[in-house]
Amino acid sequence: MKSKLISALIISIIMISFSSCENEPATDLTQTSFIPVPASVTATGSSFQIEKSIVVYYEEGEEGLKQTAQFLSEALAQITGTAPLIEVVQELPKEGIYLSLTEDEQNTGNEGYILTIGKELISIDATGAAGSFYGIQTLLQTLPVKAEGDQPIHIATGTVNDFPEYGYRGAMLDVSRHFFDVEDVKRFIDFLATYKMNALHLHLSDDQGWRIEIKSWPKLTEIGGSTEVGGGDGGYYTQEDYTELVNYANERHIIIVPEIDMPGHTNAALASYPELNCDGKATELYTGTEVGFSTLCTRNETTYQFVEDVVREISALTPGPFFHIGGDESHVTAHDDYVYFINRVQKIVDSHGKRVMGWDEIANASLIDNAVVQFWADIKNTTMGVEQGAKVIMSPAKKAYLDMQYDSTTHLGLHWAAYIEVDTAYDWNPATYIEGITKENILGIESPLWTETITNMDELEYMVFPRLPGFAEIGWSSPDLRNWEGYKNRLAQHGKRFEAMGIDYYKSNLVPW
Ligand code: TNX
Repeated sequence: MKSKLISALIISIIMISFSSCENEPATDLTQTSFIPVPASVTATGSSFQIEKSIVVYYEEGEEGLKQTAQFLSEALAQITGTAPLIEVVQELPKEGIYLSLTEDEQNTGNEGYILTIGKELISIDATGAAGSFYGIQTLLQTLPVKAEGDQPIHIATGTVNDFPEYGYRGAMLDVSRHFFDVEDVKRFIDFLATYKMNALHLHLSDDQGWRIEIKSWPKLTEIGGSTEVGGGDGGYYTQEDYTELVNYANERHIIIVPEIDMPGHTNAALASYPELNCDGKATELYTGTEVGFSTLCTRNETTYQFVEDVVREISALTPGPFFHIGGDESHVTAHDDYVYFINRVQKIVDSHGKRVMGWDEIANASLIDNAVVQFWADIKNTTMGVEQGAKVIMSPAKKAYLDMQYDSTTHLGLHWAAYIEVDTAYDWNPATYIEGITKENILGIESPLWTETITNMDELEYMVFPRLPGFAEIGWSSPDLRNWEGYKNRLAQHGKRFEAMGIDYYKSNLVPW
C-alpha cells in the first residue's frame, strides 16, 4: 500500500515536471515578465506558434513602419535563425505579424500601442511609429532569447494595451571623463531601446575632455580631446560620427540630447584656446577627478562668439528638440557672472531653435519660456525653476545616479550621494519625490552615468545593469502598477536576456536570479 502511494507520488512528480517543461506551449500572457510593466495585459488562453516562414506585414501608405518592420525581422532572425520577409498589405492579413497605425483614440500620445496576439495573427496597432517600435519590444519579451534547435516557439495569446507615463525617458552617458567610441555608444543605445527609453543625453565636454568636433574651433578636439581621466588617449566624435549616432538612435526612436557643460567644467576648452580665459593664458590639460575649478570668462565677448559657434554647429547636427548647457558646479564663477552668462546662453540656444536644458543650478538665472531644469541635487533650485514655469527632468543623485556604488563593497563607482542598491534605485516616484513638484511639472526621468571611475564597456555594463530597466519602468509605467516585490521577480527573468546580450551585470542578492 505504502509503496503504491510512493510510486503514485513519483509518477505525479514526473508528470508535473513534464507539463511544466519548456516545450509546453505558453498560454498565459499575464505570466510574462514584461519590463517596463505594461498598462494592461489580458490573456486569452491559447498560443501562437512562430513558423520559420512567418511574414511581417505593414500597412500600405505607412512608410514610417517599414523601418520598424525591418527591425522586427532582424530581431526575429537573431532568435530563430531566419529573417522573416517583409510585405506591404492593404488589408488585415489572416496570419503572420501585422504592423499598422491608428488614431490616438485613448489620447495616449504617439507612443501608445495595442499588441494583440491571436492564434494565427499578431498585430501591433500603434498611434505612431514609436509606439509600433515599443509594441515590438514588448513582443520580443514574450519570446525566448534564442530558439532551441528546431523546437517551435510558442507565444501565449492575449492583448497588451500600453502607453507611457512620461514622454521623456532618458539616460546620460559621460563620454568626457572617459571616452566611449561610436560602437560603444551604439551598444548603449541598444540597451535603452530594449526598455522603451527615448532620450540619450551625451555629456560631450568637461574639464577632462572635449568630445565633439567643432569645425570653427578645431583645437577643441585636437588639444581638448587628447586625453581623459587617468591620462589615457581620450578621443572625440567627428561630426560624421555624431551624425551616425544621431541616425542610429533615431532608427530606435531615441533622441540625442547634446550637452556642452558651461561656464564651469570647461578646462578642456580653456586648455585649447587661451582667449577663453580671463587672463588670456591657456590652462594645462587635466586628467584628475576634481570638480568646480574652471570657468569660461563670462564678461568677454569672445566667449559668446565661442558659445554661438558651438551651439550653432551642434544644433545643426541634432534633430532632437533639446540642447543642454550644463551649468552645474560653477564654483569659481561669481554669482552675478553666472547669472549673466546663463541668461545670455539660453537666448543663443533659443535662437538656434533648441529648447534649453540645464542642471538645476540654471534656475538661479531668469529662465526663458520653455526651459527645462534637470534636478540632480538641489530642491531649492528646482523649485525656483518650476516657479519660473520651467519643466523638470528628475535625476535625483540619491536614486538615479548610475555611477553610485551598489554598496560599500562595489569596486567601481562613487558614493558621495548614496549607495544605490537595485531596490533603492527602483523604489521611488518622480511625481512625489519633491514636495510641490508634481507630474504636470515633470517631463520625465533620466539616469546619468558619470564616468570618473568607469573606463570601458564591461565596467559600464556592471553599473548600468540591472538598474537601468528599473529606471525605464519608472519612466514608462504607472506608479499604481509598480512595486518592488513584483518587479524583482520580473527582473530575475531578465538575467538570461542580459547574458544573451553579453552584458556583465551586477548579480544583486536582492533579486531571485
Ligand atoms: C556631480 S551631477 C557632477 C558631475 C560628477 C558627478 C559624479 C552634476 C551635475 N555634476 O560633474 O561627474 O557628480 O557623481
